[in-house]
Amino acid sequence: MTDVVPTVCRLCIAHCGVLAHVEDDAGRRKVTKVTGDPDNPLFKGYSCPKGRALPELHNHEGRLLTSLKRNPPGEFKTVASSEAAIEIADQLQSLVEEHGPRSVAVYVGTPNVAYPAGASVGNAFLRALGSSMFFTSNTIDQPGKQIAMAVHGKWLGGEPNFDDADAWLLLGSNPIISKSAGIPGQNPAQKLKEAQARGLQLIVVDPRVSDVARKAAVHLQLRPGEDHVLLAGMLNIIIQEQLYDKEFVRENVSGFDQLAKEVKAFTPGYVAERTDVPEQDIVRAARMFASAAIKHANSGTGPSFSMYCNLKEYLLMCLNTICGAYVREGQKATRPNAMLPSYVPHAQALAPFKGWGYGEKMRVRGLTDTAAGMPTAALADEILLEGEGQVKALICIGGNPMAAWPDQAKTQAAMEALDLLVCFDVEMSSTARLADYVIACKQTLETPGMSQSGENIKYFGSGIGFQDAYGQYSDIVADPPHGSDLVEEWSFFYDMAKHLNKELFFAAVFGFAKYKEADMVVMPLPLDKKPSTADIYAQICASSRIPLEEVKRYPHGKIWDVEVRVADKEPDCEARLDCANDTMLAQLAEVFAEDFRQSWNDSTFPFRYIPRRHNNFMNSAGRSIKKLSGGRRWNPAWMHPEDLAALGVQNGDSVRISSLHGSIPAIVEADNSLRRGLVALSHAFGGLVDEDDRYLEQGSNVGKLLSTEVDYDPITGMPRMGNIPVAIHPAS
Ligand SMILES: Nc1nc2c(c(=O)[nH]1)N[C@H]1C(S)=C(S)[C@@H](COP(=O)(O)OP(=O)(O)OC[C@H]3O[C@@H](n4cnc5c(=O)[nH]c(N)nc54)[C@H](O)[C@@H]3O)O[C@H]1N2
Ligand SMILES: Nc1nc2c(c(=O)[nH]1)N[C@H]1C(S)=C(S)[C@@H](COP(=O)(O)OP(=O)(O)OC[C@H]3O[C@@H](n4cnc5c(=O)[nH]c(N)nc54)[C@H](O)[C@@H]3O)O[C@H]1N2
Ligand code: SF4
Ligand SMILES: [Mo]
Repeated sequence: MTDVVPTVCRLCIAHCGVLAHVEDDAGRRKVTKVTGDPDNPLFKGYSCPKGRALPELHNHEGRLLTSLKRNPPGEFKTVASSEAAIEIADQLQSLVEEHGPRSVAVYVGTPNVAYPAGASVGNAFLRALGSSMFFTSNTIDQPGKQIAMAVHGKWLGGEPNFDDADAWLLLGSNPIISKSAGIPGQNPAQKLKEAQARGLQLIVVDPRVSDVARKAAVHLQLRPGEDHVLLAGMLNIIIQEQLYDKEFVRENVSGFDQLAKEVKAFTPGYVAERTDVPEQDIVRAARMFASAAIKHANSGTGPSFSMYCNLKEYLLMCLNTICGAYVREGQKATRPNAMLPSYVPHAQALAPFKGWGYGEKMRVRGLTDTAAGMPTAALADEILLEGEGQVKALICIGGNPMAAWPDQAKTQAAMEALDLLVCFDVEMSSTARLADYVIACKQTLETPGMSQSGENIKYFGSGIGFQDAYGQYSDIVADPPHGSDLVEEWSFFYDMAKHLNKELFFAAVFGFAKYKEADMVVMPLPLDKKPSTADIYAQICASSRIPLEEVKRYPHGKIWDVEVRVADKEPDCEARLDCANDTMLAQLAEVFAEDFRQSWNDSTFPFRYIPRRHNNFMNSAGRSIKKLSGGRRWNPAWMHPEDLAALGVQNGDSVRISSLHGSIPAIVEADNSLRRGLVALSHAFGGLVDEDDRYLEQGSNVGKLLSTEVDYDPITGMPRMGNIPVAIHPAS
């Protein structure tokens, strides 16, 4: 008999409500099929190929069923997870005693959005050891969003609802595929279609005719990496033509005159030449955006990776701010929270705050802790650099440094130099292959789930999260495979803490405290009585607008009729949004001084590598599933057909792509959506450093083309990860 159970797909931040088809397999509830849930009021039957592959992800033969321990001389043996917890805890304790707490670091990767307790309890455990070396993938993603917010301030009334907007600007994101940047990820293609039928004008800035660019009213197909130049130009046009929101600027902004002065040099002619976008298109986009009544502009990973990530986000915020692209007093607030605390937004600025230079200092490149978290691109150096404070142990919670970190050779050297590498994973990832312990984890449908992370993402940027008060909770839907010994990450950390008799104080790392929506709650986890996952979720939701028990009454999810109006500015509020931050404007001046003509005429490295996401994989997850890869296990190098012809290669041929830093083999695929001179590849492929010859089975690791030490952001340490000059030659 098949049970059809509503649940939450947690593979990406969209958190679609889906139906799991569950069959009895000798006493085990086994998920055999996942489909969209037509009874879910928000998703209305929508799902994507990744979500529909959840049964394969849960049941495939390459899945780790038990934890593994590497024994000398290097082979892995099964270890009981309970034993592993004790052994690892003891080793961590000895490292702390011998080398100090800083010798232990944690790295949290993307799958953790699925497990609201994993990273937070991991963080509590690390703090209990006395270490603040807590890293996440955020600082190799879009850290500029938080840095820019820190130096600009934030409009507490929030941004408009996409469904009401007249104009929307997407800077280097492709939400139809990524579901995670720019347009709320709940069936974004449908959302966009409905919005355009209503008259929304979509402006897309992307060097590629991406899925959203194809639908845009104006597509600015610029040279990669020049987004800040384009934004400065648009600001200049809007200011010169007096199209900005004068009243909003007068009431809420500081530094406007200085911004106007600094962007003046970015004339339409200059910007057109530098970005290679027709002047009239730039002017048209600027006018279209500024003159729309309800509008917003936001961004994705493309611009973030091609240098000046903070400046780009900052200018984007300035664009929203001078155009008053926000919700005002008396209007209905977007993202009012359901499983997050209730709050009253005010029509006022949150003053700028300190964005970097605090907390734990890195020992390399002058980097520090930041508003976006610790600089992950410098963690490999912290492991390799000897001396006081050297990191000796790394715990990866659902992250894959070997696939995702820039400079793969350095990353591998670092992983191999560690005294202790522990990976929590569901399969033998390339990083897990180098680990001392691989802890086999449960997957989403084997743990309780809730849509709260899909709301929480709103604190990381605009244009994401549920626009309405939506909530869904799911109990455990499937049992782990027979004979397996699988853990939940939080529970493993709890067991280690208990063994070491360290009390855990658990702070759900929500933005709501930072952005003044509610007070931060820190909860102790009692060592004498182990809570269940459901208990912890109940604690996390203790102050949510819609009580968890109420959410549970609607297994298909529910949109609550919550209407929050933006309240007036508080009488004592003097905060203003700053459009003239010194650091940012100094960077803008530096950009203007660059010899851009020179940089586009590089005969040694005539092409540029740019990033792009694959519809069927979630970073490195899903590559091992035939249903998703279609049997093709490599990441193609997409290039314009005329570039292929000029190189004398054809679809399916092998080439070698080389940067100043490294080189990879790849298989080319014609794609006329790209500008000429570009090569796009998805990241998170490839195996270990010396496994290039296996590119047909594993794909190629673009991290090899990247250096962490040449071009990098001085604040977050994020290196240039896109717009990389490369040479491409047919494989010999
Ligand atoms: N060159 C280049 N580099 C990039 C990027 C790029 O576009 N180009 N993108 C950057 C970005 S935006 C990000 S976010 C990072 C991603 O960086 P990471 O998050 O470190 O990379 P992932 O590949 O997502 O790693 C996820 C790991 O978790 C495992 N996993 C999957 N499901 C589960 C689960 O349920 N539980 C557990 N415990 N583990 C699980 C997977 O097998 C995999 O090993 O990469 C960054 N690096
Ligand atoms: N299917 C799927 N969904 C995912 C992921 C996945 O791997 N697969 N990964 C998840 C993660 S971790 C993240 S962070 C998000 C990312 O979400 P997005 O940021 O939307 O990621 P992409 O789809 O790669 O879109 C980036 C776009 O930037 C463009 N681009 C490249 N360089 C530049 C540039 O210099 N300037 C401009 N303006 N554009 C540029 C690319 O052509 C591409 O269209 O997606 C998430 N969702
Ligand atoms: S869009 Fe994301 S949450 Fe929705 S089904 Fe696909 S992977 Fe799952
Ligand atoms: Mo990401």
